[in-house]
Amino acid sequence: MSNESLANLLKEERRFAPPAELAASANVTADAYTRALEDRLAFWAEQARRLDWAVEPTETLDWSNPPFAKWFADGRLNVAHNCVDRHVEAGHGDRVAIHFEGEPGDSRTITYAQLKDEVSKAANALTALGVTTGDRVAVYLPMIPEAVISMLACARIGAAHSVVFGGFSADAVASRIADADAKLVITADGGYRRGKPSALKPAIDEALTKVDGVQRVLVVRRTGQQVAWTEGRDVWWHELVDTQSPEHTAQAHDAEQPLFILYTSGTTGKPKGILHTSGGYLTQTAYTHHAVFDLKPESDVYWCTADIGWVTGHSYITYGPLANGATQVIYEGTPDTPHQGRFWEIVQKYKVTILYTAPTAIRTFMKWGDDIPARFDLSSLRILGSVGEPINPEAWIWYREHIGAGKTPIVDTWWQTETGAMMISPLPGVTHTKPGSAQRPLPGIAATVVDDNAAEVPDGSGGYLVLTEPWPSMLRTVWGDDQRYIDTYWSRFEGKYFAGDGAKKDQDGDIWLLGRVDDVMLVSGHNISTTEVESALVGHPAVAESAVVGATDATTGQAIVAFVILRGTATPDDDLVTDLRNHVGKTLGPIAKPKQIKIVAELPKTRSGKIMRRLLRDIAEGREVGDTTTLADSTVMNLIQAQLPTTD
Ligand code: 6R9
Repeated sequence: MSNESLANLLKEERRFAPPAELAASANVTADAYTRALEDRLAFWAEQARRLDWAVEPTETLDWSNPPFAKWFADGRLNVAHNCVDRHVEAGHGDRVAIHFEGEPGDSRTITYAQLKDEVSKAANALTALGVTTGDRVAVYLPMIPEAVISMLACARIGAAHSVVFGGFSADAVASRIADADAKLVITADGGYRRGKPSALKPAIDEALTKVDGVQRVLVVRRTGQQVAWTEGRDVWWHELVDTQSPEHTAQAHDAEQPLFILYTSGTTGKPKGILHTSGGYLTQTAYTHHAVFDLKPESDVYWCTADIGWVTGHSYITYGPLANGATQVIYEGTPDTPHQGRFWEIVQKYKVTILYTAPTAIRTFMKWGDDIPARFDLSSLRILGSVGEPINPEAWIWYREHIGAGKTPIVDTWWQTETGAMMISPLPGVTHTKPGSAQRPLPGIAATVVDDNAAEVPDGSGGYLVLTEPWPSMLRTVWGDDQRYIDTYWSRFEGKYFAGDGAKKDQDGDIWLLGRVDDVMLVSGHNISTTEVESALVGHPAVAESAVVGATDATTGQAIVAFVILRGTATPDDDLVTDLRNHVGKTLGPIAKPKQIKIVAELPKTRSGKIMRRLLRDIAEGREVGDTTTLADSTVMNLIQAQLPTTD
């Protein structure tokens, strides 16, 4: 990749200073960067002291066998005690831990004292089902409190959970259960999605015809729908868990005790089981949640809209917020059920102060119209977060204007399943934010951009994002495949972690993420980032969303093909297509003009909202569409194909 070109094209000059009041009382100030730079390990040792350790660690990092890290290795702690019991012991038992909002409108309030009882009962139930320290438990649940309770119950007894998205097929579940060698599955009859009960247990029943090793299935009753029942294997949550004692003594586990495995699909090959462990992971999720969201546990109401099956749900619903004693909202359903203002109604109802969501959701809200959020009182919001994809400047500005009343800081947080916690993000009381840039590595994190030869690029150039020092919440390996861990992440650039993302540094040294390296296009010898072309398209008033891919082209090597969703009012005709091409040309330069623009109604996305460009590339190159099992909605590809003329 030539760095001159990794499309250092987009110009974005807007800057937003932190609100004075927030800056004056911020949890973290600029000196954190200085302290962490002076002594990174001392900085992390200090952050580890946010946790309650049964045995305090004396050693911070053991990097004697890279890339296999051990953090706080001689320390011992119980993760669930840190997320629940210690807040009750500190006198906060009456504080609300979870405001649960079901899709049909039912709600539950769970205090920390109640959460402690629920987690203890679930831990006793797991023990009764024969689960012990070191086992694996698969969790296949909707977004209900039992998902969080199950994860914490596993953590409490030292069993690793493997949460699988409720939308995944029986085959996808089966391969994950088999790879993790899970002994128990926790599921539900179903959950509510788009106004209807959507069954879950049938996928588990089918998956378990394909894999051995699962002895018991614990089933939460959520929807009341009919389920098939295997006597001796299946057991109802309300019959087993609800009748357990709420007393459970949390044993301390090693800091490096496996906490969870979470599968990432990647572009090729079988899913990778990313392994996270306890002490370092909890240290960094708790610290970043405190620093990046400026959490004040006594007064804030936090809401992360992610699904628990995504790493964002693990780190910023279950572990980080609960370790910090936060009060949070958990919502079961989709943003347009029963109406397109559902999110804003929830913000208004619970007076949410910190909202963490994804660019895909923000672009959808833009498409639905400014008038929808305008109908609700959003004045409680004080910090807005974004995660999952690069957020294009138009969406960033819309988020700030229409959700944040033109004044709330936006924190664009870059991280991955593999990093476990946030790595690059503004700090809301410190950073002068730039729409579309994640900006700086957080205190204690070392990240930069390198060229093909692993040399750091100068400011103003692009290349590959790398992490140059180990960090507490880093993945420890790929479950059962140390070699794949080394090959995928540590072999491209000697001694550096290769994130797989393209990035550039601007003239101030701030980092801009440019999407997955696999998605970068090579057009007539120029590297062009899909992200920047997509951003330019979304900058046109007629465009709500876009996805751009490079398709093999006889003349230019690759040609840019753009799939575009229009805003409600735009007319899809040839003039508009010409106008869009010219708009991209004007914004980024003629080389970035899409060769083809295809107007569609939907884009293929994963459950966490990431566009699956691989599938669009199949269409652009006229191939049969590949594996769609991790799509949120598997019918989307048929819809897109039906809409497109066969020739262009
Ligand atoms: C947390 C999460 C990781 C990939 C990552 C990158 C993209 C995430 C981003 C972002 C630009 C951000 N990504 N956050 N790109 N700006 N703020 O998303 O984990 O599902 O493993 O995905 O997502 O491409 O490499 P995961």
